[in-house]
Amino acid sequence: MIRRLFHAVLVAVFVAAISFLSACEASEQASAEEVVTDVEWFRDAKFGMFIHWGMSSQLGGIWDGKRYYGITEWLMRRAKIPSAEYKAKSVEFNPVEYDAAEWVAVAKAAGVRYIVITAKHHDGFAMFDSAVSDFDIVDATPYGEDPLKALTEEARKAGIRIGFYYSQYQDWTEKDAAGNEWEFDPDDRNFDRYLAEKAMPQLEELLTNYGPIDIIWFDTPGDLSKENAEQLRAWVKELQPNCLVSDRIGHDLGDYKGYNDGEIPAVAEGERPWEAIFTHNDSWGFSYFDYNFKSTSEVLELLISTVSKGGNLMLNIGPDGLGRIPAPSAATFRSVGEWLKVNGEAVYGTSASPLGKVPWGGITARPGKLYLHVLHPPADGMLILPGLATKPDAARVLATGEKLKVRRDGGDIFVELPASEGSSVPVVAVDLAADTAIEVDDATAVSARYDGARLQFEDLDGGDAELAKYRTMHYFGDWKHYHTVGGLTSPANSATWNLRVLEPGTYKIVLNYSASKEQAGQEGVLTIAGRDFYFKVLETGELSEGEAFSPRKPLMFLDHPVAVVHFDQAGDYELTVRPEVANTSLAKLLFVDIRLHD
Ligand code: H79
Repeated sequence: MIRRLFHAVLVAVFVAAISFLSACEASEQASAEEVVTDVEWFRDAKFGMFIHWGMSSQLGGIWDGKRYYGITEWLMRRAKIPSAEYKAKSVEFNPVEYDAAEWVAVAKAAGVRYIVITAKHHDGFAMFDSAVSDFDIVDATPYGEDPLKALTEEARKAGIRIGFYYSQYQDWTEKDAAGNEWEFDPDDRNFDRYLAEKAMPQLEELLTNYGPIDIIWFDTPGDLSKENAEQLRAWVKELQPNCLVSDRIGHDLGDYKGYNDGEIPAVAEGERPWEAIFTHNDSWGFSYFDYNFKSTSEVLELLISTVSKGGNLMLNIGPDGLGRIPAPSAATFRSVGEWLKVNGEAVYGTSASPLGKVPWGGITARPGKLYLHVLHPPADGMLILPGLATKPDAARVLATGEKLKVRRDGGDIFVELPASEGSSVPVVAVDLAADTAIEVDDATAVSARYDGARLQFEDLDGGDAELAKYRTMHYFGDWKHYHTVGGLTSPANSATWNLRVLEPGTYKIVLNYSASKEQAGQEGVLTIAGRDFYFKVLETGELSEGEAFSPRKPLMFLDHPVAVVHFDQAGDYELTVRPEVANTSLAKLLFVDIRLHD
């Protein structure tokens, strides 16, 4: 059981003192040798727009009439296209419809605080006027203009920070860079020459010709040496001391923490600012045949789960070869922006939720305040605030200002959202009393008023389960991440969750897991309210032998109902899952659902 005390007023003073100190430090340090980059804008930004755009956008995943499913910006490598042949295609890239002001208008309407665009992706094609190489949009296409010039100007005018993605390690058209083994022998590679003659000079162009740049977004560090990574970082800082570098510079040299493509961490580590990156559909670059765009509520769910854990979400769009943002992306970004226009106070500049898991959505915080993001409004509007011991001073709907009732029921605090609250994903601002103590006992609320209770790794309250992460891809590079409860190898290793059952009722308990042939057939036991429910693990399939992933082979997760349980009375219960006998880990357990059985 984790216990944490949180005093709203003290925290407010403390945070103010820290930011004052860091402001002093920053100005003192500016003249010192070691440059300290200001990351606070980034910590507060919360929502960014990633743009993958290049000559591969014109190809859109098709080569020689064949569709390559998955991430289209990897087409050259997937189809093993010789550099000369690939380069020759640049004459077909003529994005005459590109309008930087329109793109920035979408970004502005979406409420993003920063934009990162591919200046050079792995194919080596520069989306800017480069004197270092002719393989750039100005010299190698009929378009002949530098789109980054207009974009940086428009973004700055709109008050949006701007960053450049730069593929520092892979460059498939350079024999001295990494990634193109179908043409170049890695043994002949002179990586230092590529760094000195292309990457560093191009970074110099990007950090000299476009005014202040806020981020250089490095990617796929591969086996880039620590020395090379340090060299790149020092170079960026020498050119622009305030420019942040992404985590994927490698060797933990980034200015903020990053996670994998399409991954929100189960639990964010440490105090560093961090960023989750997702793409709006499954490809980063434009695809003619990828229509798996996320809906507005799916994006809001991603945004809220990220910010409620303290991070930023950078969501990607892939404009096409003519320079048009796909219509579903423009529409979704705009409607996310409509929501942010009303509810931005609950997002920008906030920090992670200090409370335990809530069954109705997510929480963000700032000193003296909590924001309740109601993704799944309960039928009777009652929002439980688990672990809050003191009754808050006031609560109001952010969009309308309507004051809400706050009440205590037993040991729990509830905010009453009117059932009539019509807006999608309403947000409630809660003012905390000065002496508010938050005691996070992490019990998950179970009540007929909520869709159900979902228990995941991050909600564990006891036992000795381990985080077991898996990743797969459907086609190619379109990663799916699963954070499962693992390490259940013996009856002594259990996963334990605390439940707060709010009223008597009957519930069905469903395990959702994936299990290999090796895991299947093992016997497990789920214990709740003093009763043991036995089950046998069913086989759903596995990752390929000796591989972490393989294309066209998703990890399948099964809903396996294992118990129906009646709670005679409200109160605290413990739910455990463990294997009957010692063996390999019981299953890749994604979640346990407690669903109303009416
Ligand atoms: O820019 C976007 C992607 O192109 C880039 N990162 C985001 C932001 C990226 N995605 N995946 N990767 C980089 C690494 C992908 C590696 C893989 Fe493969 C591609 C794994 C399987 C296919 C390379 C080829 C490694 C194994 C086989």
